[in-house]
Amino acid sequence: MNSSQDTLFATPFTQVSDFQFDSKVVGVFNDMIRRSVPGYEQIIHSIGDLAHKFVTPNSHVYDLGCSLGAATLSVRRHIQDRNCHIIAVDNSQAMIERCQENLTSYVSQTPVDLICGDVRDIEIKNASLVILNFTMQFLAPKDRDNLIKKIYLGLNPGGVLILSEKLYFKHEPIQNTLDELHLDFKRANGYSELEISQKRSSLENVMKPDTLPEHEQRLKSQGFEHFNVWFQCFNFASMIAIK
Ligand code: GEK
Repeated sequence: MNSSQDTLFATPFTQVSDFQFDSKVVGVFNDMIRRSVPGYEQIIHSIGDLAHKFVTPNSHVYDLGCSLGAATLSVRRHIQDRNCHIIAVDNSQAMIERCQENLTSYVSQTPVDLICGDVRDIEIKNASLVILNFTMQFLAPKDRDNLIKKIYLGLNPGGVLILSEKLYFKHEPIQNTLDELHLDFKRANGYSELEISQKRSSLENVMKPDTLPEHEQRLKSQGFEHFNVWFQCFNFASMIAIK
């Protein structure tokens, strides 16, 4: 997947506006997410392995907040022979257009319905796997319970939700330490202090991370029987919940 280098926050702004997944972000997205989210590549790779284990024949897979389709492509490579349907959803038109190009460059027997829409409005049914890979954190906190409930109801018994999120920690020394490790990761990937602080201001109103106990509580109270973190690097984690 092609991507230019992310320099969106490299020059000083008089006022930093709220982050949006617009065409400027789409053009640098692959570079941005890999240099900003520790473990992203590993998570994408392992989502394919988890799909291989859990996706059942004739079922649906949902990739909610699919961006450029990285998780969808990883899943699709592992479920060729299962007569499944992937539904990939994003509410950014610019993302969907570029995602379509990415999907058509790989031949596959598994059809993908690419939908430009809000994950809150999508019907989930006959699902063996639902992926929320760093998407729910962009939803208003008040909408998160309902989304998880809808996913739970749309999953078949034994079906799986993979939920990746940035985490917030209530204990200040832990929050500060893991946050600093994340910032060091960004510095090591070439982001300047200006880029880091402007991006942070831009995300402040848009992305509200939950704590790990909040995620566990939400998933269990909406009915999921089994829950665990299967990957964590600093303050970024991916969780698995099984119906
Ligand atoms: C990946 N999963 O590469 N409805 C639909 N899409 C939404 C909504 C919403 N309400 N809110 C945000 N998005 C991807 C990475 S990025 C994570 C996900 C990040 C979309 C938004 O347009 C963006 O494409 C995506 O969720 C979040 O595996 O950039 O940190």
